[in-house]
Amino acid sequence: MNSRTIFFTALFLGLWFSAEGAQVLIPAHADKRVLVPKSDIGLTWRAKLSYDDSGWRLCRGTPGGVGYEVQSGYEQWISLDTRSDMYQDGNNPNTGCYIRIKFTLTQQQIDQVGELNLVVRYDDGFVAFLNGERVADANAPSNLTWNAAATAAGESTGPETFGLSLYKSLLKPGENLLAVHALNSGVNSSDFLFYCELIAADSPFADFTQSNLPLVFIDTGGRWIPDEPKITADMGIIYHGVGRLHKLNEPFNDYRGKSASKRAAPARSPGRRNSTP
Ligand SMILES: [Ca+2]
Ligand SMILES: [Ca+2]
Repeated sequence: MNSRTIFFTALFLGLWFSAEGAQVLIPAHADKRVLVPKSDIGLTWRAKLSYDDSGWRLCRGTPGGVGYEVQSGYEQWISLDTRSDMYQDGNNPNTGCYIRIKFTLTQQQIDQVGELNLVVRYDDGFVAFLNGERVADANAPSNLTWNAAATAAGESTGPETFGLSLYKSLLKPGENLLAVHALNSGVNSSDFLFYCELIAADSPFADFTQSNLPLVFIDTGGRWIPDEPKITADMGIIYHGVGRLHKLNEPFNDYRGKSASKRAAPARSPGRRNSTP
């Protein structure tokens, strides 16, 4: 087989992410509708904006988090207490908690989104869906049933950033939906937490709009790329063929998924330490 060299333009998202030039699309105190399911209610709740969640509990105000704390640690982040539905001393407790957050955007706001980041404090896992598409997860089982548990337990020691820049084309003018299936490690776990913000930052490529070379986007979710160990990042590619023009604002047509750089135990930043439930 002949080997050949391929030239491309690599654009690293997330590395420039900071609070400067950022707009908060979902603040931590945004209204949330919350349900700890007692049976399988299907998947429409996380796919459809129009799903009727008026019977779910309302989480409103600051600090804005959903969870419970039997011992100590998360009290300062919790606005809606789910202990009676999730801890072993409660009513038919479950390790899963459904959260729906509706938010409204203008076309002008969407046009200003360069990078998109979900900033989360969680215990012990979650899967997030933006307008129906799965965009981020942590400690999630491959079979995400209504009563699934997180695959690992760990104490949340700070907010962690999940890069969603490759999914920003899912944003639309008008109402949008961030749906979250939050997971605890077990009903005997002494705590549970889901607390998040969705934050957009200006594009770091202000003077760059197009190239004759293929465009390869790598989103590190706010993490620096160290020499070792390798980190998992999201990757998207725009490629129309040799010598064709590739524009920054086009959807990914060649590839979207995880980049090959992956180590055995993916790390999120800043730190998170493992502990007993
Ligand atoms: Ca605790
Ligand atoms: Ca827990």
